[in-house]
Amino acid sequence: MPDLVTLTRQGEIAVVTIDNPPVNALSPGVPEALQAAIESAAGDGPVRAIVVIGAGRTFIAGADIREFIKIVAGQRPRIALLPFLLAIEDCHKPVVMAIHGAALGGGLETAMAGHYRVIAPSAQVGQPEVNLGIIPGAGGTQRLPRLAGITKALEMCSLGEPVRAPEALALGIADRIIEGDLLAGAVAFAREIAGAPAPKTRERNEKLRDFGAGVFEAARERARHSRRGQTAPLAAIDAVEAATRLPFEEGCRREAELFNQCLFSTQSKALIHVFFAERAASRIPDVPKETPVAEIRRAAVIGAGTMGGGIAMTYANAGIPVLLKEVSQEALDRGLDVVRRNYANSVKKGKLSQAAMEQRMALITPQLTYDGFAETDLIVEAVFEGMAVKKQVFSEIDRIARPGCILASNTSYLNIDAIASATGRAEMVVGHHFFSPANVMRLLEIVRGRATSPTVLATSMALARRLNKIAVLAGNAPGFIGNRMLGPYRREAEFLLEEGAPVEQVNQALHDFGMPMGPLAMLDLAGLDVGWRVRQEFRHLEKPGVRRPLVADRLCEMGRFGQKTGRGWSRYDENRRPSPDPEVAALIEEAARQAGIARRAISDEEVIDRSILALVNEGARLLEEGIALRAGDIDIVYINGYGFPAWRGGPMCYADTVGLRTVLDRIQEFEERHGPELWSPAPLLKRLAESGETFGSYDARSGK
Ligand code: ZOZ
Ligand code: NAD
Repeated sequence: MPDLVTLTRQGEIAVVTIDNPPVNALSPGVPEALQAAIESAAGDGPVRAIVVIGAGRTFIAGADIREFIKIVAGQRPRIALLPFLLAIEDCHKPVVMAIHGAALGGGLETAMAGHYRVIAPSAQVGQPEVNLGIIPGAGGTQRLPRLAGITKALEMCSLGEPVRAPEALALGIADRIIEGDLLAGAVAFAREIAGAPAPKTRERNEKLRDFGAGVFEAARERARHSRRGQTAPLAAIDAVEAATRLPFEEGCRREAELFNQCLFSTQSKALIHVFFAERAASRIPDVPKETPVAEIRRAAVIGAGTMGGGIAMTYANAGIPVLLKEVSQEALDRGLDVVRRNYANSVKKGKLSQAAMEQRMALITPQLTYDGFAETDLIVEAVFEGMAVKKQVFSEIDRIARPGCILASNTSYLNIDAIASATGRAEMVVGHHFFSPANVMRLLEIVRGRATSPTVLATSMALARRLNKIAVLAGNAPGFIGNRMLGPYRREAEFLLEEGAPVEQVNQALHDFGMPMGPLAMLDLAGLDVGWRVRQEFRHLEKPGVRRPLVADRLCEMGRFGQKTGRGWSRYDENRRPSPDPEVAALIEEAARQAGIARRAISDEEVIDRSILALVNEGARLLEEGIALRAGDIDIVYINGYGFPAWRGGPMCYADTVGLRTVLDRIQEFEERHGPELWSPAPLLKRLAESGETFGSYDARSGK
């Protein structure tokens, strides 16, 4: 194994290189070796200054996150990074930290313990710990305000967003941007400052008094709003505030207390699970890393409706030229208009420059023909949701597309194999199920057909990354992962209404649980007609005699399609603000009366359990059927496609947190009350609960 840290010399400058691939995390051994190398350089007479640099793609990405899992599980004692950093800062020769890639978390804390920081123009620095449910734990909340000021430190530590090199320079986090060769520039910088006094960050107190009244309360307000339900952002603010009241050492002690509280919290466990689940999702066990990946230089989208327009934007945003085909000029104009308006809104909000908007618009070629389709590497179909029209489109593109062109469908529910049967190349057909709005939502379900080739799957995964999406592989079953689970979730929401819970209570309880909106508000936003059409398509699969929701179809028959018609489960004003609709309440009551459903007061706890455990039970079935490869994949789908709170880890992780035995007991109560057709526990859930295991430890491939 190569050394984690090496020490070399360039004349009077010592160069310490950290080499712990892939991201130079501060795994056990790294801080020790770093300190030893710096001490050795400090003791080396002719050395006048020391440069610390990362080998490979990045400086230091932070603490080794896997270590946190072991510490919390009691398998490893807590190692404190702070003493190592104090030793670096106390080195009597100046230490220059040379940053490329990223200096994040413990990486930025290490960089701030140096006396100077030089940075590559594309590098970024940040304290993203709140994304893992923790706060900086090695003095970051005490050193960052001393360099960047209180306001910016509050923002960076509580929201977790990194800043790029130019801003880091302007803020005083970095001392110089080095264009070209970073090591050469850092060594030259070290020669310049060698001999001058080495400033210690922890002694620079001048920026600590410079903050406006109410800055902490404002930061708390913003964190409560943008990170609703999360505890770490508030702890990070407390820690930064401590920097203004306490000397450095005491501030660090306060930070350590808060860090520990966060590290041992359920939220941190959930968010760390999400970090690794996101990365695991791109791995497909029988599609090895070496599988060839096709290059996607040009793409085409068919259908410029709600989804097609957003998908075309997604390609243009990634710099990939895309043809956008429609059936009529009117539909094409309408679709393009929406695209233009979306970009214009981003320009108005300052998120995009006018020039970038023009560039992106120029990458989208609107057309009514298949001209140019023969030169594309991938075609995505996003026409109406109906098997006949999908097959028609696929047989047309099969005739035109070049061999090797990937044919993707954005269908929400339909069978990919049936769609592929309209072509003579089923191996090239795959589902690319984007979520609405496609240019915003990060999830992409990659649906694997019976014949889909490994290259098509590997290319889809790589492409998703380029499109800035998180891809999850799903098997080919109606609704794939996300929409299939949505079925029971929606069903329970509507049953709860029939049994006596008002629309507003159901929405509010799930909002308070952490969902961005309640289920009925979500249905109103998506359009009630969408589900209505799907139900008509799948009516033949409904089991006779099994209870099904009574009111949704009636609302649609009345033309109440949700927000777009101003009426759905709620009533909406011209600003799309909802209010209760007595007409709907009466309709629900009447439907319940006719069906003989007894109405009662329902607790918020029941609303949450029935809704969320319906997701969990269906998720367990998907896992057992192999439609989802891992419980973590299901969590990633629900977090990124439906806004499930990441700090609860996704539905399957949430169930593990509650305890599968408790989950099973509750589901069995529901089974007794509502019948086995609706609530029989998934066999996998039962097995895991009875053997004291978790979804997280279940291996779908071996079934163990
Ligand atoms: O990977 C991207 C990233 O953002 N990483 C996480 C950065 C982060 O959150 N850092 C803060 C860590 S917490 C911390 O540092 C607390 C603190 O204050 C210290 C307190 C001290 C307490 C001491 C107690 C021990 C990054 C931007 C860096 C790179 O993105 P890419 O897209 O290029 O690459 P990825 O994300 O696919 O990652 C490549 C592989 O590296 C693994 N990895 C990344 N960061 C890691 C890490 N593994 C452990 N620890 C980290 N910090 C990642 O899982 C992936 O692995 P594979 O196996 O999937 O390839
Ligand atoms: P939409 O009705 O908004 O758009 C469909 C567009 O396809 C229309 O503009 C129509 O003119 C066009 N079209 C129909 N036949 C065509 C053809 N032969 N050639 C070119 N264009 C044609 O529908 P949508 O909501 O964008 O849905 C499209 C697909 O995406 C469906 O399969 C749907 O299930 C799926 N989907 C929808 C959502 C959503 O929330 N709307 C989310 C995920 C997936």
